[in-house]
Amino acid sequence: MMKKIAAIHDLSGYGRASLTVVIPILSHMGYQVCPLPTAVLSAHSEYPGFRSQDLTDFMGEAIDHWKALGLQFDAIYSGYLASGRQMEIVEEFFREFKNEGNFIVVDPVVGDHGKLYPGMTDGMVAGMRRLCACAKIITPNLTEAAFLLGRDPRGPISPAEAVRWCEALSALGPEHVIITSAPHEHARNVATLAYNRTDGRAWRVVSDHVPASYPGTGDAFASVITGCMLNGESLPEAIDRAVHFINMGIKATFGHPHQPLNGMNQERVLHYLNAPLPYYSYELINE
Ligand code: PXL
Repeated sequence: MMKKIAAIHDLSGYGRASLTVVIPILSHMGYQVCPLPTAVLSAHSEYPGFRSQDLTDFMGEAIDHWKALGLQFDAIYSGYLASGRQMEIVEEFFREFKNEGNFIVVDPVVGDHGKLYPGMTDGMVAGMRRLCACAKIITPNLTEAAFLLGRDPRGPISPAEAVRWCEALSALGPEHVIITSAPHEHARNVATLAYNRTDGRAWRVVSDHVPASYPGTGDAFASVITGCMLNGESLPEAIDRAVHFINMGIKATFGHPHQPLNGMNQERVLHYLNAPLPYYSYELINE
């Protein structure tokens, strides 16, 4: 039986974010993606002047239909949500569709680079915090981790403190907390951290810092994590594979003329998702 993933994200017409990233990645990994769109945008919200059509009312209708069809999913994966009301709807969706055999991934998309995305509010951060409490796995970037914890999103933090943030976030409920774009002792590196509350182990994958930032890489990262976990991989293997994929995607983009808002050239690297990792680079960083 093909595994099915309910994917609760927006559809941005331009700029490679959300569903235009989630669907190709998870399809390539061999899963059936069932999108529940939260909004349709002309382009993701980092493009000035973007237009957005909120789909809150339609979400309720689509969920009623899915209930009537008796659908069940192997994973439920949420990302960008366009309003506080949508967060309540998604919380209700989790209650309705969570079962013994599936798990929830929440990518708490609220901001990056020390700031909330346009249109995000403190109330929506609180809504995202409640969704994180329902999830098995959450994948905030460092900015999102700070907002979820009520810490300063702009202040510099040490590598050790970032690990403590993972632990603090796991106290909200999730078994696995992954923080992306965390600091490393060397400024030319960045760390991806993962904390497993069930055994208390923390893991790290280190990669080169690339002096460019592509929207949608967080969506790509969380999608690969979702696929790997559904495939029964361990938490450190999953972060290793996701970091490797993002690094390949960034390198397939960075050398071309710079159009950072248009995201990374994932089309050039999707095939790596089905290749064995050339090597494992994860490290245990506590115990
Ligand atoms: O990549 C996250 C994301 C998803 N959806 C929309 C966004 C962003 C980030 O900017 O604007 C609409």
